[in-house]
Amino acid sequence: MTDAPATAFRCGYIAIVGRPNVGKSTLMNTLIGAKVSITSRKAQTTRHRITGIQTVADAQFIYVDTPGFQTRHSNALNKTLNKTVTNTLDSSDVILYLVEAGTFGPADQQVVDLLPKNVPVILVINKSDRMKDKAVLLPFAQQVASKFDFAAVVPVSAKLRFQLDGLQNEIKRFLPENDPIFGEDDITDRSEKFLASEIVREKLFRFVGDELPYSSTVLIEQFEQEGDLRRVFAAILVERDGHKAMIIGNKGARLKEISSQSRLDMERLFGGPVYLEIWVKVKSGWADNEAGLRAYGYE
Ligand SMILES: Nc1nc2c(ncn2[C@@H]2O[C@H](COP(=O)(O)OP(=O)(O)OP(=O)(O)O)[C@@H](O)[C@H]2O)c(=O)[nH]1
Ligand SMILES: [Mg+2]
Repeated sequence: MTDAPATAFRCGYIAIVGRPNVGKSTLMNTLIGAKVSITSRKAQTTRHRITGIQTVADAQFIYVDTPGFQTRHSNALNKTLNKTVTNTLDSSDVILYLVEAGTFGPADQQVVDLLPKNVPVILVINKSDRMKDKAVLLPFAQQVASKFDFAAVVPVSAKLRFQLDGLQNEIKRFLPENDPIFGEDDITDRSEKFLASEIVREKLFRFVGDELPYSSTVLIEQFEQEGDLRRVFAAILVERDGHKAMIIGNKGARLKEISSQSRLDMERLFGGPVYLEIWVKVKSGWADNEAGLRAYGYE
């Protein structure tokens, strides 16, 4: 009697792409069960390629969250963001192309136009919880499915964790047979310093008015660890004095809220106490200068 052949381990890179705000980062976080990528109600939250890793008995999923593909303004920052998307597409084993249930517009079509023909692309219809009338989901799925030769179509809800196992099974079918690339407990390839800057940036999206988060960035000037304690010194860079006043708020109240919420998130993610100081600095033109962008961590 011969033993049944053991199923080979599978491991590969899974790009998550789509127009801004379709739920790419939320989906990655729920798939891996940790919040490594920041999210918000506002479009254009993600600005970097961020890896989220999940290892199970027979596979390692290396998800790559990307910025929403920008079609509106073309400053140096947005060009950099779009290059991040196209570079990621070129180096993936599987692609998740996300749309929002019930919505397919020109910005979604532009991302379809970028999809390579030689990599399996799964159409993921997210926010399906928002579609009250389930009868419209099928015609919508058929409409989007007609735009490209998708390898599979999966409606999900990242928020309610609906159909995520089904999605993961589909992805696994397309992963190459490979040994794991990361350790089984790794959840990202990003440093704590990077994750700290992203957490502060998320709070800007949460607590500061509509336009300001787009014209600001966060720089970690010092990150030290002493035993369990992390000391983090962060600078929020803004374009104008008026922006600085808005972030600081009345008697410093808003900056205090941003700081304490950021500290709590860091303590949760790093699993230890954090001492955090945040300064707001005016640095005009930071988003439209390529050399400057590299200095601030934009690839
Ligand atoms: N109802 C519902 N809302 C969702 C779902 N997934 C994400 N959202 C919400 O959609 C908004 C955008 O989510 P993100 O994950 O930040 O979207 P994104 O595609 O990463 O956005 P960018 O990084 O800006 O391109 C947030 O308010 C999420 O809570 C879902 O399945 N259902
Ligand atoms: Mg995002």
